[in-house]
Amino acid sequence: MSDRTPYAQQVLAGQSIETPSWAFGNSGTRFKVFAQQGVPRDPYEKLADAAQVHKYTGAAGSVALHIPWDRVEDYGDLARHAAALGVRIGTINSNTFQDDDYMLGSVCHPDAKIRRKAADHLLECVDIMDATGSDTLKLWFADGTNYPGQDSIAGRQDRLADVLAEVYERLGDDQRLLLEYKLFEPSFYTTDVPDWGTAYAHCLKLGPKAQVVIDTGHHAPGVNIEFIVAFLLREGKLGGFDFNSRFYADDDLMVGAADPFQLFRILHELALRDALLPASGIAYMLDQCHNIEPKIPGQIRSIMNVQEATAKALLVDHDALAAAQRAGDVLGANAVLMDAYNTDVRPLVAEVRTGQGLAADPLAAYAASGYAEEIKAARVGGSQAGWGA
Ligand code: AOS
Ligand code: ZN
Ligand code: ZN
Repeated sequence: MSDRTPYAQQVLAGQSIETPSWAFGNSGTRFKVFAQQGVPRDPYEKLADAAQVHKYTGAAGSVALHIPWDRVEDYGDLARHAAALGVRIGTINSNTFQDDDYMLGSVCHPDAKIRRKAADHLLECVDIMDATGSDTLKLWFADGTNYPGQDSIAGRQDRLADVLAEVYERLGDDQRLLLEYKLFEPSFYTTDVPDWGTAYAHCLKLGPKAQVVIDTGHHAPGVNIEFIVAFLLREGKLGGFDFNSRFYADDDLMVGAADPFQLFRILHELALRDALLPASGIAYMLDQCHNIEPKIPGQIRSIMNVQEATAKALLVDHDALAAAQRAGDVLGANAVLMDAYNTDVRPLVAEVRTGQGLAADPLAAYAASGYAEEIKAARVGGSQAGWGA
């Protein structure tokens, strides 16, 4: 047992990772959505499934909503439903990409009427934050162009800045917005918020209540994400993560599945700055789609993957690392990191769970609970996560 084990266990016990409501509905690619039995039929049932993830991991107490996919009559009632299930509403995610009106963009659209419609939707999302008690608005824009000359690149930035400023003004004192960037898709020539630099520049101009969110699947191959993490963290502009894995582009596979070492390197930067607990203000979220695997176990596995990578990051001996770095001991410094990464932390994390009165193996406990069979029998005609929902 490393002498950092008790500290690692203490931090892990307080860690919180938000699940996305859309992970529980059917999802797929543009080629096919494979329907699974027992998927939720409405936002209330999505919360019930999310609560299962929390029940067995103890680390997923908040759930992100996506509007309008999770539109309900009474958001206060939805928040009370969440509380009764032992979870709470986390970030509110806007959607300015699924209407026909948005073919040429939303907040960057050349037509002021469409920009107005998009801005009104974002303002409605802030109303929903008020009603649910959510403190974070997460903005991802599908805006961009497909062909050179299609629209003014700079003009679109002006339009984006105008809408962001309007939404920023509407935020309450305890609310914030997170701006997400993505290299490409659905636009293939320019994307209006393609990278962290663009998001950072807009957030800087907006003020302290605007921060950048890093979706781990939204970069070009080879981009050093932990550098972005370290930079934004240092500037106080890292608002959160959308965790997932990618082999190619925005694959939205389970976090830690494609590159657990990258996840460790990211979490190491956060551990160095004591930024792993909710008090850091960084929203740790999953943004994933379980197209071919069962959804609740997919989310549980994802939480476990984040916990294991976090445990390894927490085992890094910071004093030894700093000493090696000061001494210019390149191999020694690298060895400090690799020693932690190569530790089998599964027993350490299992102990955290049993210490919280949970089963050591959340996947086995969930499987034994019979919940999957129950929802298969009870729910017929579950809904799609997004498009068409
Ligand atoms: C889209 O690629 C982004 O990852 C967003 O976070 C999006 O809102 C989410 O994936 C749900 O569609
Ligand atoms: Zn995302
Ligand atoms: Zn994405």
